Amino acid sequence: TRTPVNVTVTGAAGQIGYALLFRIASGHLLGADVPVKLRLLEIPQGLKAAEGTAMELDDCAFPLLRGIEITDDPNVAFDGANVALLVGARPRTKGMERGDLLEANGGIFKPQGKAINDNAADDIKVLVVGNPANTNALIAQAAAPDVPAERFTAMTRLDHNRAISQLAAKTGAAVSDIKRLTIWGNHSATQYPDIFHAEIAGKNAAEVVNDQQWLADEFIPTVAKRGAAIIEARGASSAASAANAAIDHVHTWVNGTAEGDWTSMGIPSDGSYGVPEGLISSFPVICKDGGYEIVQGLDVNEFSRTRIDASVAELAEERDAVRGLGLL
Ligand code: NAX
Repeated sequence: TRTPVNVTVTGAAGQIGYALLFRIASGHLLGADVPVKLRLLEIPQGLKAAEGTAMELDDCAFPLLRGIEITDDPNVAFDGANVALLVGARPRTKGMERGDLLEANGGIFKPQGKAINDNAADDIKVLVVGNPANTNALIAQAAAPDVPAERFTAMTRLDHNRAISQLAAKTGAAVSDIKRLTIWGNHSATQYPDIFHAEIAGKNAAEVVNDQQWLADEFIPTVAKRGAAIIEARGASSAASAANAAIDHVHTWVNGTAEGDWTSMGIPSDGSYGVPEGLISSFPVICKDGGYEIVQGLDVNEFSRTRIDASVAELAEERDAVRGLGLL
C-alpha cells in the first residue's frame, strides 16, 4: 500500500476550497490509487467553517482520505507537504489601490513561502491560485530559497480551459479534439490565449477558424474577461471551475501531458520567448515524470508577439512594485 501524499490547501473555508477539497479526497488530484492526507490552513476567523467542511469530508467516507488536520499556523500546515494549493488570498476591496493589494498579499505569501521552505517535503509542488496569482507565486518562491524555483507555479489552467471551450463552441468541434492551446503571460485581463499553434482534430486551429476579427474582438476578450462575466451572472466569482482547473493543473503536472498535447502553466521563466528570466509567466509546457519543460521553437507571429509582450510587461511592473515594497 502506498504512503499517503500530504496535500495542503490554504483558504480551505472559501468557496474554491469547498469545491476543491472533495475532489482531492476522492482521488481526482493525484489518481484513483493515491491515498491523501489533507492539511487545511485558514485564518482564525475561517477555522470554524473549515471544521464544518472537514465534518462533511468525514461524512463522505472517502476510501483514499487518510486524515484531515486544520490549523492557522503555516508551519504546521506545510509540515511534510508534498503538494500545496495556495488558494487563500486577500481580495481587492473598494478603494484599494493596486499597491495596497500587492502589499496585503505579500503579507500572506511571503510567510507562506518561508513556511514551505522550512517545513515542506523535498518533492514539494506548489500551485498558487489566489490572485494576483503570478506575482503571489513570485513572492512565495523568493521567500523559499532552498526549494527549486520551478516548484512554484501559478494557475492559468482555468484560462486554458475557458479558451478550449470557446474554441469548441465556435468551430463545433469536440473539446477533446482541441490540442496545443496556449495561454501566455499573466492571469489577468492582459493574458494572451494563442490558437496559432492549436490543433482541432489535427488541423491548425487558426486556419480552421480563419477569422482574425473574431480572434481579436471576440475570442481573446471573452476568455480574458470571463471571470468578470461569471461574477455578473452568478453574483459570485468562479469557484467550481477554478477548483476544477486547480485539479487539472496538479494532475497534469504529476501524471504528465498526453502524447502530442501540451498545457499552460504559470512558471518561472528561463528566458524563453523573450520573457525575462525569473518572472512567473504562463507558457506552453509539456509535463513528464513529475516535471515540466517549456515547449521550444514555436514561431511567434506579430499578432502574438505584441500581446505576449504586453502581458509580460504587466508582470514586470508587478514584480517591480513588490520589489519596491521589499517583498522580494
Ligand atoms: P473566498 O474569499 O471565498 O475564500 C478565500 C479564503 O481564504 C477565505 O476563507 C479566507 O478566510 C482565506 N484566507 C485569507 N487569508 C488567508 C491566509 N493568510 N491563510 C489561509 N487562508 C486565508 O475566495 P475564493 O472564491 O475561494 O477565491 C480564492 C482566490 O482565488 C481569490 O484570490 C481569487 O481571486 C482567486 N481566483 C483565482 C483564479 C485563477 O484562475 N488563478 C480563478 C478563480 C479565483 O478568482
